[in-house]
Amino acid sequence: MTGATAGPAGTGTDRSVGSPILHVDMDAFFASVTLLERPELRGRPVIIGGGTRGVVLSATYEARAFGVRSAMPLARARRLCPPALVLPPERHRYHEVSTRVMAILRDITPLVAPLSVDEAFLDVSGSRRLFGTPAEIARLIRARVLAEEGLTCSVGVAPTMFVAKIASTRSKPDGLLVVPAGGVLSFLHPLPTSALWGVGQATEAALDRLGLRTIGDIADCPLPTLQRALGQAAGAHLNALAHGRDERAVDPGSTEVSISAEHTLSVDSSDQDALARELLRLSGQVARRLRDRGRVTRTVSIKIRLADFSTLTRARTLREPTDVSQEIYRAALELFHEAGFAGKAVRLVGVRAANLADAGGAGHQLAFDERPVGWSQLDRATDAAGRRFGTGSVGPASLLPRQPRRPESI
Ligand code: DCP
Ligand code: MG
Repeated sequence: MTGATAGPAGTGTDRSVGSPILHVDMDAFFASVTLLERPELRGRPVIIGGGTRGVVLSATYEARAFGVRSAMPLARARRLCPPALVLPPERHRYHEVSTRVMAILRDITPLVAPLSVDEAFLDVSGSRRLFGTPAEIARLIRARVLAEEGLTCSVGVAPTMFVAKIASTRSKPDGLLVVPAGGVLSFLHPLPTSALWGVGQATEAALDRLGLRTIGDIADCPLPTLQRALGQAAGAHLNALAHGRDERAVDPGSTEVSISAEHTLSVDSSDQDALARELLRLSGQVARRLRDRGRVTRTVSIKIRLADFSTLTRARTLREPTDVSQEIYRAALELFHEAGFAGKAVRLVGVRAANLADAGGAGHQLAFDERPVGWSQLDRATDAAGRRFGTGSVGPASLLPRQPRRPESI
């Protein structure tokens, strides 16, 4: 789907003029970058995955034709697509390409907000004189990414961020879709409810029970009915989106690449329980900073420096993005155990959250209904108490100083 609704350049019929927000997303990013150096594999189903959790990180469109999707367990993907070749991720290459693609985007405007390694929003309102209409800019970006990196991306052009994000998704792969200002509702309303941000399986089912199948159905549903079914905030949020309302602006400042916390122990320690408690504390700090910024992480890593100063990092991609302390801690602890430090004296531990996305926006499909809501609410309550009583006043019980052990009775 290329240039679907944009008129020819320079004719005055370009309907993208009132749609200054672009969402650019690389197609099958990890897989496409890996295939650059394996051209003989082009056209074949290829899956990038691995690690101990064994999930699909990225799959070529040939593999997706078999039903393979990202975040799916690799075992299931292999069953669905026996001819697929599974290759390990090459993260340093992805980051290099990502940095160059983001630089192409920043040539157009400083108003670039990367959402993750392979996608970004741009506000091109101020770029018209230099580069043309939003549709022309989208074509320029796609041409430059192809010429300079040999990769395709898809671009959504719309008046708001969440509509631009949906548009890029609908145009994939190798597509461009312009939603003109006057065409937002006719674009949105026929789409299934699951196309809206935040609508995962449980919300979709709740909407379905109300007889709401499309975004247009949500727009027509009385707000109180929606709020009774989904809660005040979620109901109001979905109602606004279904009417095409999204007040957020592209904010280049909101896009830290990672958030981390580390601590040098006062004395080197090989006590596994003490080290786990330190990981728990650092995971809590990282999660709190994510929540403060309205961000979620998809990749958790740990850093361990031993007494001899040798340093090691281990990373893990999560199935679902998160800002929940316990989920970050669980990943950090698994990485720690897998790294096999038992008995070694550790000098420093660190926890990092990378591959960040926008929690409350048109970022990744963060289904508020598919997560362990209990933990998330607990975290938020802890944040609120921390603000009132000072950080550190509330936290997991295992961070409390341990009771001195009673001598064993003989
Ligand atoms: N990724 C990851 N962990 C996940 C999902 C994705 O590390 N659970 C990585 C691999 C992807 C990259 O992030 O290549 C971008 O994610 P996308 O959701 O944009 O997926 P793709 O770029 O692979 O495919 P698409 O063409 O749908 O954008
Ligand atoms: Mg992508």
